[in-house]
Amino acid sequence: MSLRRDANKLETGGASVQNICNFHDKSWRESTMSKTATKIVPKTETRVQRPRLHKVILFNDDYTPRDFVVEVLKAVFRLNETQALNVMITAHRKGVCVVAVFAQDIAETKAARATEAGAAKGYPLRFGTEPEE
Ligand code: TYC
Repeated sequence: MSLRRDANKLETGGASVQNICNFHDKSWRESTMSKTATKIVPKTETRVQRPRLHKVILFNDDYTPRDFVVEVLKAVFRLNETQALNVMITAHRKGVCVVAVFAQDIAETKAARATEAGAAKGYPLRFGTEPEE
């Protein structure tokens, strides 16, 4: 018996129907048509999304020396002198300033390190994180 195996895929709205086992042998086919296996295959859609970036926020306080804030910004966030001064003075004047954006784990690690650098000197310097829109 010559065997030819076909999988006819019929596209439907939410699923595809596959008829498996079509054979040349007519008598065999007719005797087994009712036994043809029909498989419902649910359609799945996989969407990969880029993880959201997180902002590191610098909060102003009344005690941490300006120079120290600038040094922490340079050391932890690799800002140059001008960038660090601008971020520090913006937080000083407005209360908060976005330092930079990173993947969540990096933002959290850097914010914690920078906050710890202040705490080690007894300053209330604080950095936080929040997801970008
Ligand atoms: N306000 C502080 C002062 O006058 C300096 C400062 C700036 C502290 C920014 C924190 O995020 C800060 N000494």
